[in-house]
Order: sequence, then C-alpha cells, then structure tokens
Amino acid sequence: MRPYFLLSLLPAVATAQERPNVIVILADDLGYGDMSCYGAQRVQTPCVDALAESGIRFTNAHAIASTSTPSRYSLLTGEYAWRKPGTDVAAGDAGMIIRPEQFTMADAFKSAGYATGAIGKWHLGLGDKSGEQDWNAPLSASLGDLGFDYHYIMAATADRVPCVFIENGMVANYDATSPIEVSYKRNFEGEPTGAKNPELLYNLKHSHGHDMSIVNGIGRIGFMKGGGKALWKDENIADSIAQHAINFICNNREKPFFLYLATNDIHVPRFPHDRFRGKNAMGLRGDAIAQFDWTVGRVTRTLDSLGIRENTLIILSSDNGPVVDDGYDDKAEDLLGSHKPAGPYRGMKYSAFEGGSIVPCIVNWKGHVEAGQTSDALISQIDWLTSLAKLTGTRIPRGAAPDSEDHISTLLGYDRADRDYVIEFAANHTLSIRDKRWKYITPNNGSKMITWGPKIETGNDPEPQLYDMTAAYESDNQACNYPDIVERLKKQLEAEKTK
Ligand code: NG6
Ligand code: CA
Repeated sequence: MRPYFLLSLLPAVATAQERPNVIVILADDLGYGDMSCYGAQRVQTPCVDALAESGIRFTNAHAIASTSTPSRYSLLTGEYAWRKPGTDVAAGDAGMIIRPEQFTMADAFKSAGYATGAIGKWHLGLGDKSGEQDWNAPLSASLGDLGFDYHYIMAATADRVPCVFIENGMVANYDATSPIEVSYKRNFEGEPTGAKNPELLYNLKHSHGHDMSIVNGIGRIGFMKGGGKALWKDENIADSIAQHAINFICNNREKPFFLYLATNDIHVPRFPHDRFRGKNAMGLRGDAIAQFDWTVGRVTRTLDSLGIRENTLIILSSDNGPVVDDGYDDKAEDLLGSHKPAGPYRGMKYSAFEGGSIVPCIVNWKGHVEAGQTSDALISQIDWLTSLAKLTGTRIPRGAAPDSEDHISTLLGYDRADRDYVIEFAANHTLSIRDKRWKYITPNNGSKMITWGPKIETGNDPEPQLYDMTAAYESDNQACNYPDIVERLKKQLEAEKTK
C-alpha cells in the first residue's frame, strides 16, 4: 500500500505526488477573538487572515485544556491530560512529562519518513527528574527521545526560569564562564529578586507573582543564577524562533518534514521587538499579536519562495484561551477598550467556560484544501495526531494515542462531520463535555472568580450547569429544564473517565 493511501481516497488531493510537509503553528494564549479574521477590530493580522482566506477557518475548534501544559501534552500524545497526573502547568525545572516510551505526534511523522522538528515554547519538562537537571551538560532526557530530530526550545515559558533556549538537549549558546543554576525552592545567595529589588525591574514590572529572579530587567517565576550570553533577551525571542523555524524548513526542503512551531507570543511577559512596540492602541498585548502575525508571514513567505507551499499543510491554532493581565504591568487591561479576546464566549484562560478552551484554528494547504471556507464542525486538537497519521498512512501502535480519533476529512474541509463531543479541562481540573448543541459543566465548589490574580470567571458552580451553545455566551443554565440531557452528558463523561 502506498504510504499516502488516504490521499488517493480524497478527490481534491488525488494528484498529490508526495506526502505533504506539515507545520503545526501553536500560538500561546491567543484567544478566539484576537485576530482580525475572527472579528478583531483593534488589531490587524494580515498574514493569518491571508491563510484563512486561502484555506479553512474553523469556528468550533477546541484545545483540550485551558492552560498550556495539559493542552500540549494531549495534543502531542493523543491522550487526555486529565488521565495522567503531573500534567498541570509545569515549572521550568520539571522533569520530562511525556516519557520516551510514549508514542508522540513526532514519532508518527518519523515513522512515515519525515524529518521532525520542535521550535519555540515547550513547557512539558526536560530531563529525567524534576529539579535535578544539570543545565551545564547534555540533559538526561529531551525531545530527541520523543521523536524530534531537531529542537530549539524554551524549557517552559518566558516567565519561568531558566531563561535560555535549549538546542538538541543542551543550552544553546552556552557560556562556560557563567554556569547555570536553577531552583524552584530557594534563591541563590546574593542574587536580586523582583520582590526585594524592584528598582532592578527596568523593562517590565509584575502585577501578581513573577517576583523571583530578575532576568533582562523582568521578574520571573523561579530562581536562577548565571547563564551569561546564553540568556535570552525577551525582545528577540520571536526573531530567534522564526529564524530557527525558517532554517529548519530550508534545511529540510527536499524531504517531507513535520515542524511543531510553538510561538512564545502572546504569553507574558509581552515584550515584543522594537519593530512592533508602540504600534497598537492596545499596547504590548496588541503589539505581541502583531508580532505573532509577522512570524506566520515569515513562514508562509519562506514556503512560497522555496516553491513548496502547495506541498505544505499548515495548521494554526492556540494552546488555550486568552488572558489579559496575566501577572505583568503591561497595561493590557487599561488599553483593551472594546476588544473581546475570547470573542463572543464567556470566560478566558484557566476557565471551564468556553472562552478557556475554544480556540482559533486555520487549516491551509494550497491547491488541496479549498480556499475561503468557514467550518463550524466541532473539532478537538486531541484528534490531530491520529488524523495526521491517517494522512501520511502511519499506523499508530496499539494502545498509543488512546483518545485521538481520525477526523482528517473534516480537518481538510472535505466534510463538516462533527466529533460526537469534546471534553474540556479547566485549570482547577473541572471537566466539561459538549456536543454541537449542549455543554455540561461538572459541579464543583471552587470560587466563581480566580482569586490569585487575573480577573477571570472560572465557570465553577456547586450546581450542575447545562448551556445551549447555539447562544455562544454561557449565561442561561438549562440544567433544571433538560434533566435528560444533563444525564446523557454526565454518563458520556463518566464512560470516558472509566475508559
Ligand atoms: C501562572 C502564571 C501565569 C502563566 C501561567 C501559565 C503567576 C502569578 N501566573 O501561574 O503568568 O505563566 O501560570 O500559563 O505566576 S500557560 O499558558 O503556560 O499555561
Ligand atoms: Ca498558554
């Protein structure tokens, strides 16, 4: 059987001579309403808009969780993070959460003969054991063990130490004159912190948290010492990520490649390059969106100039819903104006409400995916591993990617078939289940608003909640009116939990 047998089943791609390159562009904390192709007016995203115009824009696409680590864990393994303890928002010194023996999206591509790369934000731990990495030597476990031939990544997030890139399992640009030490327990003697030395926060001050080590005039989560010339400058992170992505594409243009391109934008600290600063009425958050758009444009222009655009499938999405003030005094709240980061949806990042995990999603494959489509099919990132494996004719080992289904024809816009239901995982572990029409949120006693920082409704309620999703905004609890639907959704969720 030809490895790309599925292509022959799909009329629109029947002529494809080769397996396509696949680029998954995963933005960080980019909301459903944050781009002009999704209705934003106060910021323009021309490069993403062009992708949508020449491809499919999904209006009902879901990340698996409303924070990064569980969302990415699930995307890359096809297993719901709520099945696996230890997948909450990871510290920068977390051990590698996906274990080498697990089958990943990168493994799927590798077994189909692809060159595989991960560039940008990782946030899924490195090394064998939390807190025990030696950052001055090759790490004991890294992405090479997970099917990636090449990686250039941030260990966690820009607001967490260590503030260095890791390239193929070692600190990139390592500076032997300034050895790196990292701790999430205590500070290193004599080192300043944001809490004690606010006068050293010359680039950005914190609004909540982020008052530990200071790197590049910005307070972080966790303590670190050293790093020297390996330390990143926040204003150059987007450029570094884009340049490494372009190098990866150019180096692999002759073979099929898979690139997992996870941008730092628009996560905090939002500190874009001077080229983008001061351009947007919403301040740094708007500038970071523009910088994300620029990254997308660099990638598509590179594909065009190499003449491989028609052989490259691009999937663009976000890891979770948006957040406005996520711990730095970047004026995002004050300057937001009429902008709605989650579009018409209630709640944001962290929340069980829809805004926590409904995400933008654009699929583009010039000449193969019909241009200008909008799809309201209910889809989930949990299915991308199996769907993409189907596209490349890869067999998934028995037991691997247990929650991931094949929905490749929906993803490529050949039909509008919905997933039966999607499951959403809030930051406080509340599970919700929704089908095309109804959403059920599990009752729980958590507070209604986040108490530790961002002004976000959690979606928590001691009573069962049932919402008719034909009205996007979850405000009219219908649980008492439709007990049979509550019962059905509850049962479906229970059945999933005991699988
Ligand atoms: C929170 C951080 C927030 C962000 C988030 C993870 C504080 C006060 N807040 O704990 O700034 O880093 O974790 O975001 O520390 S995520 O998108 O990577 O999941
Ligand atoms: Ca995120």
